[in-house]
This record gives sequence, C-alpha cells and structure tokens, in this order.
Amino acid sequence: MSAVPPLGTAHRHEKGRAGRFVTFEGGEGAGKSTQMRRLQQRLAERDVEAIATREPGGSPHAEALREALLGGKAASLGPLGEAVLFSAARIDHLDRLIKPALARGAWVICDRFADSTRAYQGARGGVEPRLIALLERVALLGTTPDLTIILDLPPEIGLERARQRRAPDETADRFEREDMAFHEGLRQSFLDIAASEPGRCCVVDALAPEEEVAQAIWHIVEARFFRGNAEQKTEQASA
Ligand code: Z5A
Repeated sequence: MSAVPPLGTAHRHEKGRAGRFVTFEGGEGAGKSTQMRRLQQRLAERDVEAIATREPGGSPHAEALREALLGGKAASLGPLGEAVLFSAARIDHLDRLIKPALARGAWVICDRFADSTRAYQGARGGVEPRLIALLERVALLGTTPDLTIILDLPPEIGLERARQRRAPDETADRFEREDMAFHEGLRQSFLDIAASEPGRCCVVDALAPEEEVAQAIWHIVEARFFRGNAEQKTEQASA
C-alpha cells in the first residue's frame, strides 16, 4: 500500500476547484466560531463569498450524525467507531457543501475538520495513526485545506469560556466532559500537527483579546492569499 499523503499536501489544487478552503482547529472555547465570523466579514469587505460551516455537521445527514456523536450515543462504539462516524459525516459534508462551493469559486471556512479526528480520536482516543490516515484519505479524496488556523490557549481558560457561553438549560457535550489531562493532551496534539505541517498550519495565540486574534488571523490570510495577487498586479502594471 502506498504511503498516505499528509493532509494539506495532496492534490491541493485539484481540477475544478477555484475557491479557498480554510479550517479552524483547537480546543473547546478557543474562539473558533468567533474568529470565523470575523474572517467571513473581512472577506466580504473584499467581495469574497465565504461560506462558514462546521464539523461534525454542515449538511443534513452530517448534522444528524452530530447529534449522536456529541450527545454521547455513539460513545459506546469506542474511538475507532466514532472516528468512522466523524468520517462518514465528513464525506456527506464534503459532497454536499464543501466541494460544490469550492468548485464555483467560493471560499469555505470550516469550524473543525480532519485534524480534530487526528487529535480527538487518534492522539487522545488511541486509534492507530495508520487507521486515522486511511480514514482521512478515504473521506477527503484530495480535498484538503489550503490553510489551517490552530487557535491555542490553556484548556482551563477555553473550558471556562465555553461554560460561560452555555445557556442555563444546556449541558456540556461528550468531549467537554473529559478530564483536564485529556484537554491538556489535546492542546499538545494540535501543536504537534502544526509542527508536522508548517506549510498548511499556523498557530495563533488565542489568549489575546478578540480583536488582536482577528488581526493576527487576517495578517496570515492576507499574506497567503492576497499579497501575491497585489504584487502580481503591480508587476503586470509596470511591465
Ligand atoms: N470532534 C471530534 O472529536 N472529532 C472530529 O473529527 C470532529 C469533532 C470534527 C464539536 O464541538 C466536538 O466534536 C468537539 C470535538 C469533537 N469537542 N467538543 N466539545 P462543538 O462544535 O460543539 O464545539 P467546539 O468545536 O469545541 O467549539 P466551541 O466550544 O463552540 O468553542 P469555539 O467555537 O472555539 O469558541 P467561541 O464560541 O468562538 O467562543 C467561546 C466563548 O469565548 C464565547 O463566549 C466568546 O465570546 C468568547 N471568546 C472568544 N474569543 C475570545 C477572546 N479572544 N477573549 C475572550 N473571550 C473570547
């Protein structure tokens, strides 16, 4: 069997794909949803259509699986069973929302993606890396993120932020209920992923105030996707 390509290096600009695919990763309450909204707004100011979506979920079948996964009904399957369900949800999400949007030139900004399976079910859940890599390859079939922002902060702060945001009648989900050692390990797992794929992943300090985090993310996005265009246009104009 051939080696599984790491996420972010395989077929990044496959045929028919014109938009950009940006994913947000990190622990609970790191500010992913908040920063996705802000990025979407910055892109809109540049007349870029950006679709914000999430995992697990983002399409009707995947949202149904989300309920089972986060409600804890799927926990009895064990981490490998859960990884398979997260991947099944991902396939539907890719087919129904992500791939069509990218093909028509829209950007897709996604709250969690395959790195979460690597971190939660793989590194923390103990599913063998080669099985996680295989599931990833089958689910993604080459649709890999152009950029992954990893929001990093101490887990006790993220969990507290998530707790404060919860409505009074809402309970912590299956993963939020894990112990602090799990969440510490998770943070390290995301940092390890970033270190292993520096071309795709950028770590951003999520402890900073919201505005500062948004600025840091915008600098990364601008440098990666817009500065080249501006330079190209200047070169063309002066040629
Ligand atoms: N999971 C998995 O195991 N395997 C997989 O393959 C996938 C997922 C895809 C999805 O949970 C769960 O599924 C997740 C992993 C697992 N585990 N859990 N739990 P989710 O979608 O329900 O939740 P989440 O992804 O963990 O995100 P979150 O808790 O909703 O947080 P967030 O989106 O990162 O943060 P936020 O909502 O933007 O901000 C939280 C609060 O902090 C809010 O009140 C903000 O106003 C505040 N905030 C945000 N930024 C700041 C700053 N900079 N300073 C101060 N306060 C801030």
